[in-house]
Amino acid sequence: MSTCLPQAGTLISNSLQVSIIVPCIMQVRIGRKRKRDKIMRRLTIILTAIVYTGLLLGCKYNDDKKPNIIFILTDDQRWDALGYAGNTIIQTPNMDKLASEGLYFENAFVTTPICAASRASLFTGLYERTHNYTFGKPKLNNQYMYESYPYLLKKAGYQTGFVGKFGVKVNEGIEDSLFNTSVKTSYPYFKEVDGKQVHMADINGNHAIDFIKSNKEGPFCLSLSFWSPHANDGAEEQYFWAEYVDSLYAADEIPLPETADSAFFEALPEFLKTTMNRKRWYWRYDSWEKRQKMVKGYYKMISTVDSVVGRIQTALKEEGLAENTVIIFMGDNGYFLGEREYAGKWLMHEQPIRVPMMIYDPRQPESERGKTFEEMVLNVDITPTILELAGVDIPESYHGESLTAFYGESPNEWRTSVFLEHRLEGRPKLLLKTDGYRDDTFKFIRYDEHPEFIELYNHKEDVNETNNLAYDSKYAEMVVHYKYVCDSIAGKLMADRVSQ
Ligand SMILES: [Ca+2]
Repeated sequence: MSTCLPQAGTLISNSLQVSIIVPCIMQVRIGRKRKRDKIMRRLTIILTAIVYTGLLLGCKYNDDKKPNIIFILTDDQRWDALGYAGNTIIQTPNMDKLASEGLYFENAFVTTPICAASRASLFTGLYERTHNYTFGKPKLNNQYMYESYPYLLKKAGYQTGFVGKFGVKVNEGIEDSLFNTSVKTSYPYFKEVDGKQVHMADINGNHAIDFIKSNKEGPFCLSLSFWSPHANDGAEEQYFWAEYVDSLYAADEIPLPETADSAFFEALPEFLKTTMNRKRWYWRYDSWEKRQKMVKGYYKMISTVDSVVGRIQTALKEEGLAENTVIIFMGDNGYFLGEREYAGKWLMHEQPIRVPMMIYDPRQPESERGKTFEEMVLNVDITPTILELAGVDIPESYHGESLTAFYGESPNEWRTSVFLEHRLEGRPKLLLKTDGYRDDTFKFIRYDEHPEFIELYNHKEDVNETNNLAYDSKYAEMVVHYKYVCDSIAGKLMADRVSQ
């Protein structure tokens, strides 16, 4: 079995390092002058063609016309809470349009499935073990923020804006160095504006449109981070949406996931029965009626955001900015909707780690848009993507790769495995410290405080991750190998951490 597996070094390289295209230098010995002249003429023609092509490309992406960038982040929207992902119930026409007219990544994952750490990874381009930020941790180290995408874009002359849920703590003065304009919002979901109760998603949308109108000379980079569809955990009703989507899903029936089965849950080890995932399952899904109401509420929150996405696109058209504004859309982590009789995120199974992700770049010719890619992409790829779009050098420290590699054709080489982690400390029974490793066929999961229990799934054949192969002797060598690979990657990520 081990001979079928790539060496750990290869896997680490695929997971973490930026691909480098090494130019191939050909040496040609030419004996006769006539032959050399002929070759020189051909080279001149080729060089002229390259320069001409460069000029043409320059017209599309030249420095005088840097693109505006809007990075839209939703909170807790899982990959299939999106019509374009094949969900026949949820209504997300504007998000679907971004996917159908842009680049859609159907295997997009977050390296850590929790708001704080995922957002820190998005800002810094680094894994959690390296940036060392999640809930309950000290503020993000300045050194990371000085290589964050808003800092570098602002330094490069972009007008940078932030609207919505910031989600990370930074040292005093840092925010001013990141953003020209920052409007942070917070709960409750409804606020009074001009005598009317307005949903926060719409308030965020209004701030975003104000920013766009105020910065239309560009180039600008707006980070729009919605709170939706995150539940308001302190409220019994959990989900809150705008009145105009109130009637949606009334006639729909939300199907029960195949793993929403008490026999399946009962077979789990004890430590996996007492986590926050189970606690919140009681809040949301412990009866058919409650689950119908809660999932519909979650969908209505996403449909509210979808409406705001449509309003932003209309504003871009009205301001004459639509043709030069790239929209990147993704979720900050996935979500259980009753699978395994769980709620929430935090674990390494597909539901918490998989998110919607698309890039709509109107500067691309239509023939190069409307594509779906199956390669595994990550939240840490967004950071270098934004820099690449803005023509800003990507720091060598970054762990991800620019998704502009998918412009034109699929890249010839792309990672074939991803490392995943959740390192929150201090609440060991509710939120587990865990690592995951997912390649194109298998997923390996381990828990720091419970080394006696590991998971190995063939996610290609077993999409629900119900058949744990870790204790099948046929996979014993594979398990040893994956443990070694996880140790190696974890060690590298710790070594990348700057001293505090
Ligand atoms: Ca979240």
